[in-house]
Formats: sequence, structure tokens, C-alpha cells
Amino acid sequence: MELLIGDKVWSSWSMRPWLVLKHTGAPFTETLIRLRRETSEEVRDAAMAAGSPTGMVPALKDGEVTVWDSLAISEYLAERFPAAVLWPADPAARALGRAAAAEMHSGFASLRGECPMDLVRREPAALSPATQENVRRIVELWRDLLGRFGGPFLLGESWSIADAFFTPVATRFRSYVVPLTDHGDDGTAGAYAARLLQTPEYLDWEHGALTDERVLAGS
Ligand SMILES: N[C@@H](CCC(=O)N[C@@H](CS)C(=O)NCC(=O)O)C(=O)O
Repeated sequence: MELLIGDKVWSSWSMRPWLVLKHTGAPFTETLIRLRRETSEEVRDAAMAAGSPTGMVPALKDGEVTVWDSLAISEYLAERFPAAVLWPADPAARALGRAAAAEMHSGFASLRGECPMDLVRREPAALSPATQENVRRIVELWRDLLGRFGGPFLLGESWSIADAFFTPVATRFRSYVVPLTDHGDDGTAGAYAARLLQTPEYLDWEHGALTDERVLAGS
């Protein structure tokens, strides 16, 4: 299998299925498409040349099949690798996990626009009311699921695709020093965000991102 991804420092969409694929334990190669180029056409052309039908990343190539879109790739991996238990067996837990991942996939536009993923950054930002509303909703959602299933992950004991979808959010909260306790957190959401950033798979991604940054900086 081959996963086309963008720069690890910025590409939040790429990080999600990359983490999911890592959790399967299956061997794969990753192909990096540089996202910061002169024009968006250059990015699209490079991604298409590498096999992405949309000119965007991520895309997963598995034999004859190419799957684009982070959520579709994650669902494909859940079906292809049932032993990895990427969704829980309980239908209700699975439905709530899917709803949470879908809410992230199609929502939180203000947070995404104002606080783009940047794994190097550690600097507070003034958040607009719309972004603060996004943060409040994420804290509420995390607290609800962690309370309902008992943690340490959103759907209980086992890390799932829902956790993959919120890992880039956890990096944004860290990068922009977002005070979750000002947005309805009693400490539960903050502890969960920190937990996501301590998983071996995330640390592996981060290591790759920081190594790449050093190479680009020429040091
Ligand atoms: N809905 C898509 C979004 C993918 C996406 O927006 N990818 C960005 C990189 S993170 C991209 O390829 N951008 C290319 C460009 O901006 O030219 C998914 O979930 O995979």
C-alpha cells in the first residue's frame, strides 16, 4: 500500500489516515507531496502525477484501488483490517464515533481557518467568537464521549478512527495555546488532548514532521 500525504507539519487531512494506517500495523510506503508551492495548480499537478484523482492529499493506493478522502480511506482500512479494531463492536458506540468523526470532517471551519495545523508553532492567538464556539463544542463533545465510554479514548479503552480525526485538533490547541478551561473544560478534555499527543503513532508522525522541517531549513 502507498499513502500520498502532504507535508507532515501542516497536512492535518493527511495525518488522520496515516495514524489509522499505522494502527493497522500493515507495511506501507508514504509519498510526500509538497503543499507550499508557487501555485495551487503545481500542487494539484504533483498530486495527480503521483496518482491522486482529485489532485489533493491524502490518497491511498492499494493494488488496483485508489481511495481518496481521509474519512473514506479510514473506513476502507477499518474494513480491510478488522483485527485492528478501528471501530468498536458495539453499534451505538460505532455510530457515535462516526458522528464525531463526520462532525470534524465537515465542520469547525472557523477553527480550521483561523488556526491551521502547524506542528512547530507554540504561540497564543486571539480567537474569534466563531472559533471560540467551535472550541466549546469540541470540549463538550469530548467530555460527553469520554464520560459515556469511560476513556481513555473517545470510544473507551481502544483508540479508534474518532481519535484519529481529533488528533490534529489536539495539536492546534497546543500550537495556539488554547485555554480549554475557559471553554467548558474541567480538565477532562485537556488531559485527553495531551493523551492523543503521547500515542506512539502520533509521536512517530511528529518526529517525521520535525525532521522534515530541519531538512528544509538546511540544518
Ligand atoms: N476532504 C479531503 C480534504 C483534503 C485536503 O484538503 N487536502 C489538502 C492538504 S491538507 C490538499 O491536498 N490541498 C491541495 C491544495 O491546497 O492545493 C480529505 O478529507 O481528504
